[in-house]
Amino acid sequence: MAAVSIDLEMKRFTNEAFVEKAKKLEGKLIENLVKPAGIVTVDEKGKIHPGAKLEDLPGMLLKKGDSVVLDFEDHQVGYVSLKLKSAGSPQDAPAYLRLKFGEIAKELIEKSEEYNGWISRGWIQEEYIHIDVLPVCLKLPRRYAFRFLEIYVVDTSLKYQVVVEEVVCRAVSAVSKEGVACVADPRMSQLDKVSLRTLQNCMQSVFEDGPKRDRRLWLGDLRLQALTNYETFKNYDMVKRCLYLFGGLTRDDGAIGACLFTEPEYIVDDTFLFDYSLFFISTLKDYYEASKDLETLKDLWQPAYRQIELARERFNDNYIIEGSDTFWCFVDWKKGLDKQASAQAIYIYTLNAAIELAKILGKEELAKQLQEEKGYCISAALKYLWDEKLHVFISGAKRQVSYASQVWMVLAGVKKDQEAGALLKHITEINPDMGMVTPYMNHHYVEALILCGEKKMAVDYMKYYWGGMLSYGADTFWELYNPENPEESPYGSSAVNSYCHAWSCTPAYLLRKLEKEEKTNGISCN
Ligand code: RAM
Repeated sequence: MAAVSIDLEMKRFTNEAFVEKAKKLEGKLIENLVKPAGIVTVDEKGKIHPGAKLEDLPGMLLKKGDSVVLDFEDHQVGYVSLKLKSAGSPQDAPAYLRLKFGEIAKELIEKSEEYNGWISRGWIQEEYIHIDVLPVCLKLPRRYAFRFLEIYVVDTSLKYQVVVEEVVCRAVSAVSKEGVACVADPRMSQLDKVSLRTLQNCMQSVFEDGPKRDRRLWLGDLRLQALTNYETFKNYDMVKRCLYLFGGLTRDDGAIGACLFTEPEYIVDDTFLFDYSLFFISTLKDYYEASKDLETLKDLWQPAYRQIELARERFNDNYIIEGSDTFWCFVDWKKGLDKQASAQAIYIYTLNAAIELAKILGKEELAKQLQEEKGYCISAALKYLWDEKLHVFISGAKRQVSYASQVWMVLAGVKKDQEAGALLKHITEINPDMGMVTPYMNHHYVEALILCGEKKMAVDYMKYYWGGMLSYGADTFWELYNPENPEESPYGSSAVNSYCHAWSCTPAYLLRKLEKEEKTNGISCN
């Protein structure tokens, strides 16, 4: 279990002007009415099989213990209403129903009573409802993320049955796929399609991490969503809105939170992660590169630079970052992962972005100072974190060897060109126990391979990793996928895992990036 941070005393600072700008940038959601495409059955392994014909649904008389699973054929995010009536004698008792929504079919066979994870069971999309009077048009108040809906009749009475006449979902998203060109390589079209659906369904009033859970704006997720969005939906205003929210809602010392809430009011959470705070700088840099919006850059430079000042406090006199036993830095959900080397590299990575931004803003002197600091941090990484014998970066007092440390050192430019490529190949061969479990970390691995020119490895890995989720029938990509243990969950139970998780949408970005490079360099990645 990750150490949970609760800080009721935390003082916050609000930049009202920034929050006002963010509020004005809120877009209107696009709505679509979607009806189920079929009826299925789900076996004990969570596999789906064709069920009765959909046109027979209004003729089914459901009594105590009966159930029907509706399949909406693709992942939906929206508001569901059910038209129900009774059949038989007059309704002499409430209809008592259980409605269960699943992003994947397996969620329907997971028993919520047995849930024993450390995050709220409230995330399980299941409702028990009493209906006193039939017929009714039941409008469920929550927004759900799902492909499957199971209607289970807990009870009616001996004298009447329930009939489901119609079920409709008012699906919502800030963007539509219309006008988004597919990737050129048809063999990659399924990877691309599922990535796009993942991002589309996470784009609501802000970039949510997952529409099932946490339905919240997280900075680490935002960074990857924004990158993919520039290549696909091109909704620059939503990125701008999220940047102003993070920049305008901070701790009183200026620290940018790992995530924030938009309801019932805009408020920054009391979770702070070393890497996520720093990624505000990278996200701002990426946004500027994509939009050339200098005004926003000027506005948000101060909160961005403040993250460097705060991060600096964690370094010792040798320019080495010091970690702690708390949930201080994210990197990946891999259990037991030591974050020191990754954090050192992420600091250098974000210094690179800060240097570029400082130059754009004409802050030459500051850019020079940051460049110098970067040199010290790189030398320190090579002196204290590089293992000459093993030819890898190590992390923490126990000199842990992980993928994450190598990947981030490459992305930061601590090892470059051929040396970097050799390092990635070396760690892939060693395949240390400290692997990668989130699509978020796996994204960075692929990004590092591309940076080193290892395009074939990058494409093969995408096929293996994201393709692995496709082989399980994914309509959207997941929060966590460990090919060696597909059931894995960071929360003690996969019942609360999110199966449409924004940080996994990046094949749509990576594939387009590869295509662009191919056009420029004429190198094939197949
Ligand atoms: C998960 C969230 C989010 C991620 C954090 C660190 O709980 O869903 O995606 O950014 O962890």
